[in-house]
Amino acid sequence: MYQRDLTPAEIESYQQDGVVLVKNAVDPSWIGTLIEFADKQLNSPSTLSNDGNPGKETGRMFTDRYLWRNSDVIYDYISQSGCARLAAQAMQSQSARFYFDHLLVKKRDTSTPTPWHQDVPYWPFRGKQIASIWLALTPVTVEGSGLEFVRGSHKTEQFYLPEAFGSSGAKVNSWTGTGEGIPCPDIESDRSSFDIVGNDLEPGDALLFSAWTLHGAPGNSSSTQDRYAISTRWLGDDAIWDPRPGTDPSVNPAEVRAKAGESPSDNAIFPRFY
Ligand SMILES: O=C(O)CCC(=O)C(=O)O
Repeated sequence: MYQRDLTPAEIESYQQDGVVLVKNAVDPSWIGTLIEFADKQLNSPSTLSNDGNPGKETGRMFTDRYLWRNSDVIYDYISQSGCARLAAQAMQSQSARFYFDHLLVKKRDTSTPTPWHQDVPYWPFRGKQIASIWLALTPVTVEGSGLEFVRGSHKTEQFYLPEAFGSSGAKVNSWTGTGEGIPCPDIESDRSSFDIVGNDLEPGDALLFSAWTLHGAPGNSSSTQDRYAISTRWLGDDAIWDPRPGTDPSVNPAEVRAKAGESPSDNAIFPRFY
């Protein structure tokens, strides 16, 4: 099965901008498999899902997470697609451990934006070598809810306070807003003051970005094209377990064998795939 390496230019873009577009990031055979999986998940969400309009074909922002725990499809994807290698190469890390998967669907005609945010304050980790690979499963334009990034914003040491995604998110993720950080700047009202980049993607293209890079997405204004994507989250050499108050409690700290401040060398919960 096809796996690819990052080019030196792609690694440089990631290091300088905090995000890089990776064309044809994974073997095309993953796309149909993952869409089929996503459709099943939309019909039968897990307890960690956030569903803005259950069962509907429009006006629905849907997220679900940690699906690798129960799904062979997702386990195969995270272990065999080559994403671990792509993440390690971008982060310039010797290793890549898996943190979690995140299915992100915005059905057509869904006005709900993804708020501008930075990932690392949401997560019980600290470190500069932490990254996500957001894989497009459908064609994506910025108008169709493609991700946008503030170029270079990963170079900060500042944490921005986590915010829930969508109105339903505040209920299911009540821990957001209670952790470390200052409010995120109001980027949307002042877009020209920020160096914002966004890309159109074909299925199989991915955005590989640092957990420190500010990013968000508009609603899906297409009346014909649903937006399906899956993010996988990767921990590099310098990531340390840091279960601070106000971070995502979906990994039970009592089950993690690493101590706070240590590298998460726990293959059952954070498997090393590179
Ligand atoms: O897909 C989206 O709308 C948001 C994705 C995101 O923020 C992420 O993958 O970190």
